[in-house]
Amino acid sequence: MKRVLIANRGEIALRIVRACHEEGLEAVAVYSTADRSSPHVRAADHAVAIGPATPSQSYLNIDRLVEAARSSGADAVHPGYGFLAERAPFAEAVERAGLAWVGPPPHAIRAMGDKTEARRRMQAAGVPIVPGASAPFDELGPALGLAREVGYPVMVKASAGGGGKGMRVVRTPEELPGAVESAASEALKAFGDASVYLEKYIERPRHVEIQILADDRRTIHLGERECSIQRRHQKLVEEAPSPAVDSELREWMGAAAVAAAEAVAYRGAGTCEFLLAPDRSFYFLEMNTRIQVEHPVTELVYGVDLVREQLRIAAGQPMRVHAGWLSPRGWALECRITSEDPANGFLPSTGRIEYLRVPGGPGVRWDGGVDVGDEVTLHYDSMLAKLIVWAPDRAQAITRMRRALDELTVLGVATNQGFHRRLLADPAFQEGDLDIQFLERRADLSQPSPSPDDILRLAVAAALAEDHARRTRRPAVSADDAADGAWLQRARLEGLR
Ligand code: MV4
Repeated sequence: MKRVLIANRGEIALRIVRACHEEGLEAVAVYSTADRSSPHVRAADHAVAIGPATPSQSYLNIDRLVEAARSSGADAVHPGYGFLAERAPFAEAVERAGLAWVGPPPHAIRAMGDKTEARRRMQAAGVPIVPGASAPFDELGPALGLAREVGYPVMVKASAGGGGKGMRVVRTPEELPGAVESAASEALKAFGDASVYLEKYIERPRHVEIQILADDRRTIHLGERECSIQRRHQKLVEEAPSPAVDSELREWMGAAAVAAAEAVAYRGAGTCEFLLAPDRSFYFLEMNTRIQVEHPVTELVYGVDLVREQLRIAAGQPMRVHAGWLSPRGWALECRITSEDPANGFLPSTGRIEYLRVPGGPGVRWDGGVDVGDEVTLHYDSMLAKLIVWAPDRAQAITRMRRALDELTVLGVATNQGFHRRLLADPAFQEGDLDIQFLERRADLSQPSPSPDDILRLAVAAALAEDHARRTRRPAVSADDAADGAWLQRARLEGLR
């Protein structure tokens, strides 16, 4: 393997370019007309235009991407996350073209893609799943029977599932028919498949996921990430480890995730999602067969570069995980910086990045995909960058993240920076007492603080204060000071010294 085509854009494409370079590989970027001068394109060794801004005609176009790999002399394809990362037909097209696929085998993508099939396979492998059905039902009678058996509340879920679509909580038998009908029709609209099944509803769970890594010889886990801080199924803050997981629970969940991966002959990097109940029981939800947005928090506490490991595994080499580093060290936090406007119901905000000051200093990592001058459009995801910190413990990681957020300036588009500031200053968040409904209960954290009008008044006040300070500032050195020269004199006259 010498040259890797990256079938993606933005921060993850740049992240993969960096991993290629550290592995001694060349990186081929692809770009739509909207991304001609994006950071990922400038960082790569080669770049291929693949079409217009509309994803279906560029980043989602399998034939164009395979052709770009062929014409650029690439011998491997990394899909990143989103776009085609979990489409088995893309993985197969890449392999048919004689290229290495930097991802799990297509059969593993397929097996985990169908929720009820995944449930059946996990059950067979001894991985704990939520009590319920492992096949869709088509009559209400058996569904009512099963609901009574597992006990209310129950949840009706779409078999094709994903993103929380086609899901309904049912608290009494009377509610079941209506819930089935509305879940099925939503599923039909969203996935073209109306089949639904039923599970016990887990109250107040956390969303905890386990990172796994598998090469041709072994499958290991790299602990958990806590992902409960989410709004409408969009994660906003992730951390590793989870405040709710001790080393004993980590080994139980880790062993379940390894068993899940081995049950589908997994290779590469993958993530098993679990619901973790308040009583410490945990249940497999699904497996993400890709590198995830939040992978850096695991990298920081395990001292491993997951993208480099993906590249090594795809090249048929053994993974290179430091033997002594198989437990987490310290604490990592990630804030997703999105161009979403808190004053406008968190709708995506567009515009040109007029100014960007990136945080730095000890323990701070910025995985970004945009620069000053870049246009933020509605064609792509609203995530501009991820701000990630590491510190020896959770309290220090929170302090460090607050400091880093104070250093961050993004002008030109609205961002969720203020939301992150309020969340990290919140005593309940600082306690670590989280669950998936945390943000729903805490609408106050999503309320915009200082309004644009307030900001304007503050800016005027600051400008007046600065003007006053400049007028009244006096030279700090006396006229008979030994130092002289035209520049110093000039500086004194202007009150700068
Ligand atoms: C659940 C659940 C509670 N009980 N299943 C949402 C997305 C889909 N992948 C699974 N989801 C859930 N399944 C049972 N039996 C609660 C959720 C859920 C959720 C899960 C993970 C992260 C965020 C969530 C937000 C709302 C609901």
